[in-house]
Amino acid sequence: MTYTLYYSPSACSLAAHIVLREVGAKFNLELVSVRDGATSQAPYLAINPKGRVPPLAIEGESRVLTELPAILVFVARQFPETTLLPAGLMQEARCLEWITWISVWVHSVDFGWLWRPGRSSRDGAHHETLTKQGLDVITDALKDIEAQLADGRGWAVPGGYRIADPFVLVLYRWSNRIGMPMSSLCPAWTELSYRIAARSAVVAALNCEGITIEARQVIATSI
Ligand SMILES: N[C@@H](CCC(=O)N[C@@H](CS)C(=O)NCC(=O)O)C(=O)O
Repeated sequence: MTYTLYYSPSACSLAAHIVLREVGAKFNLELVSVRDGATSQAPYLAINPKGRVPPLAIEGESRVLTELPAILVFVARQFPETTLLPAGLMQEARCLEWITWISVWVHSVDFGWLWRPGRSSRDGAHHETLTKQGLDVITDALKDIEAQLADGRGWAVPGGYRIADPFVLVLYRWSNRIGMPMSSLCPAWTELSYRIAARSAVVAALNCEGITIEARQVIATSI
């Protein structure tokens, strides 16, 4: 089966990109730059009316698959031998716990308030408050993540590298990008991120997107 992943460099689509490489899937990449506004243009909306990345086009399916958690689970299940989605019920639930929380709360709400306050309020007078609130809740989330990872578990879900890890890496990059002092604030997470970044699939995906995990250039306004 062949897939096409629509991605924007450094966006959450990076997690899907990494997982496609990890499992050894046959896939094509289509660049749709969020920064250039390509996701809101008519040609792209005809492919994904949600106007977001990543959608995954799947051979034989008339409609693209959207929502990163669904894509990660779908790809992992297509390649069960990779155990990127763990087999045990509790471990699987822990893996889904990470990806749903990051997607629904940290990405959509926290970074949404920071980077896209206009989504939460059309009144520009509210945007400064939303941006500040976004930074506050992101800081809380980072502390929460660090507290979990500091128990010596080695990976996001104790027991092995799973689909949660690339998503945790995306969040690590974004946190660097908004100027969070990640190595001092989140040492265990920093260690995990460098371990993930050393994997050949991750090296290839980062090189392909032309990015690093340090994301040294601090841009507080958008990905
Ligand atoms: N719930 C969606 C969120 C996807 C999303 O917000 N992607 C961002 C990039 S990280 C995007 O496409 N933003 C484009 C925009 O806001 O115009 C998912 O999990 O796939």
